[in-house]
Amino acid sequence: MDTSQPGVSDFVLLSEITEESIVENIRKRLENDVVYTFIGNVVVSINPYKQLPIYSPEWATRYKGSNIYEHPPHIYSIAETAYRSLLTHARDQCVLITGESGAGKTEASKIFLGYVAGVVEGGEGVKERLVSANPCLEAFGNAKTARNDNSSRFGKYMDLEFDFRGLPVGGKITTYLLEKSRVVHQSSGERSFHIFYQLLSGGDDDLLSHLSLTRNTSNYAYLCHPAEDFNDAQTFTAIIQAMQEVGVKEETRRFWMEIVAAVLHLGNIRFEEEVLMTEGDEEKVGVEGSRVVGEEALSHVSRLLGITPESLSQVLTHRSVYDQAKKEKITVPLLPGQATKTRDAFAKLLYGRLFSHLVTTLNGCISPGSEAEQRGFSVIGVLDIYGFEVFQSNGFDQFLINYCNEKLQQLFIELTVKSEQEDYEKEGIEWTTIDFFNNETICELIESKNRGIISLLDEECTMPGTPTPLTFLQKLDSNVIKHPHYDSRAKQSRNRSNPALTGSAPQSSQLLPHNAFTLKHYAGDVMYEVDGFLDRNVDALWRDVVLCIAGSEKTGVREMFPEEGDAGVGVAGGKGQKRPDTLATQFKTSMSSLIQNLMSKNPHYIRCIKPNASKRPDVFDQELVRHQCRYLGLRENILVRRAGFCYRAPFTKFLARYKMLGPDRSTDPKGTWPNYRAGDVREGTLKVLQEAAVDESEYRLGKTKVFIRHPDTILRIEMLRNECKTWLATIIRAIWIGSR
Ligand code: AD9
Ligand code: MG
Repeated sequence: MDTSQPGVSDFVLLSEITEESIVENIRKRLENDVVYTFIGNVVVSINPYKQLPIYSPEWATRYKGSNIYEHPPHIYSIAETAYRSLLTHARDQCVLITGESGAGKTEASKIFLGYVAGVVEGGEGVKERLVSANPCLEAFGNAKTARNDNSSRFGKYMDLEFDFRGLPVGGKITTYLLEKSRVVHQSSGERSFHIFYQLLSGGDDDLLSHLSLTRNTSNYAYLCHPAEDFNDAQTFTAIIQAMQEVGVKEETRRFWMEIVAAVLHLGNIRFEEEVLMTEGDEEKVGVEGSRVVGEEALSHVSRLLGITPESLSQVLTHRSVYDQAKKEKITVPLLPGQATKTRDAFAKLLYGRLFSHLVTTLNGCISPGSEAEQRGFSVIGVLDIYGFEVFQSNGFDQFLINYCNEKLQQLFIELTVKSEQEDYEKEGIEWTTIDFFNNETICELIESKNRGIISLLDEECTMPGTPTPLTFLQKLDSNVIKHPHYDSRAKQSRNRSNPALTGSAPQSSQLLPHNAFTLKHYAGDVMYEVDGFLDRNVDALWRDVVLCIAGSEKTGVREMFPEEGDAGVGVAGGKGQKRPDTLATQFKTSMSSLIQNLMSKNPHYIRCIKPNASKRPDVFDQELVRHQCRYLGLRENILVRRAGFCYRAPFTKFLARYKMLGPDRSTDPKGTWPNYRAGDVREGTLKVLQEAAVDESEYRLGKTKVFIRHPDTILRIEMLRNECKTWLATIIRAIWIGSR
């Protein structure tokens, strides 16, 4: 273990484990530009908000082939361990990177990937493509928010795939729910997705003229605030280069820019009221509707999307509905407000489909060849998802993002604290239980099929009549008001009139607004405004719009809308079609399969912490850090780790690897000792440990597993095994030479 660094490099070495000592250790280290600290095999990372010289090829080389504790804690320690584990045990690995928005997850994922690309041998070309896929994704899926200038607005899980020799052969990216609402609106001080600004600043004159774009961001209604200088022009050049490196064709790149431009122009289409004369039952009657103002924008969008301005204008200002009485489809004109909503829904859908197209294209470029596919491969999955966030105003997107963080926290607790303690109990190992906050109850409140918030939201979305955000809130109140992690205006009034009911409800000192509810998340209380929950959940876009665009004369556009005549996901207004899953339900399903996927792999953890809320280097906000340490459960993690055992394995597995160290190895050249079937594996394990002179205090034998306390012990056993292997190899070689 490295002792040259300030503070302790593994929290378990702190003489006293308190919140103060944990925070103080982080502070001391950050002051000296040391950003990583272990808790056993977990790496805790604090964002330095400045470039440190610890990511050079020389640094990476130090970690190559090393043991996890040989060098100072680093993301490289985790990367090397995960890769070695993959090679040694041929088991899939995964790296879970968690922490709140701006804590450094995305950077950590890139540092991890950088290590694999720089240090793992072979797979030239493949590694470069994997690395270059990232900036492409970030350009279209990241944006400046109040919390992070480069905030991921989508969840990303990337499998790095290796063949049986450990050579990188490819990768696969899975993304989770992009925050599309950002395309049409951004809060003050925030930006839309980077690519909009990058294209306007960095696109060359020919490209911009082809797209009918001007450089000034304030010409575009969808870019709500003036752009700051973010090196957008240079980044655009870098992104194009990255796309070339991944292998994205010139025509695809151009197509993507056309869609980006179409979205921008779409935002400039406005509507004004118009009285339309339509055939009534007996005579023509005037019906209120709307018409497009901004013909220019309309014609740019139609040209870029390969549809006619007339059809576009028609679908933006009208909607077809099925008239139950007449038993036929009729066309209803939309008022300007409704037409604007349709336009925005269209822009979001278009951008969402563009992002999916981008991910599919990138996956096509990085997927392993069919040969590798057939032979199979092992993977290291890296999860970098949007962090827990709380803004001044939080809506549906924050609700899902924070739900996702709850799930990951639950997984962490499940795998590191809960299951570890349960294992000791099950195996009959002496153990003093450590209390921890289990957030399962919050996950249940959100996702339970039986009256969970998502199921109540879905129910409300499909209610006949006209459900509104407020009827949804009432539904929550009548179903989950008693839940200790739920609060609302109704609950506050109830509690005030009957203080005995207060229980453990979140104690908001201020009255909540009428349109909001609060969830007491593991990482803090968040107030969600319900406006938009219903619309966003159904994400409806009138079928006419989709049909119109699916009929585009451009192949690329048609590929993005494969519905053709059928109603696809999120398309409303059809008759007799199966209702597609709502967004929240789709998200819940994808979270559940993500968790299952992660649980099937050998996990490694990077826990990210941000030092201050102002994104500045050398500023340490003690309270902010303390809060994160608390909700990340670092103290409990350290306590379990310290009191516990770093290594555990079933006796059979232990013996399969170390039986050669047993006492009778010289008399049993076939290595069949001990006799597993005779049920003496516990005794065999004990013999191996005794033969290796492992101190009794260093291990415990449970009912089916062996537990070893310190990493140094298992390291020593491993070294003995290596020596033994060399010794055996020498003998075999001698016998072989002698027999010639
Ligand atoms: V979010 O949930 O996507 O909003 P992340 O991903 O946790 O968030 P990110 O990795 O984007 O945060 O880090 C935020 C910023 O902190 C980066 O843009 C860098 O400016 C800065 N950062 C993070 N990690 C490091 C680091 N290891 N070294 C230097 C860093 N700067
Ligand atoms: Mg991120």
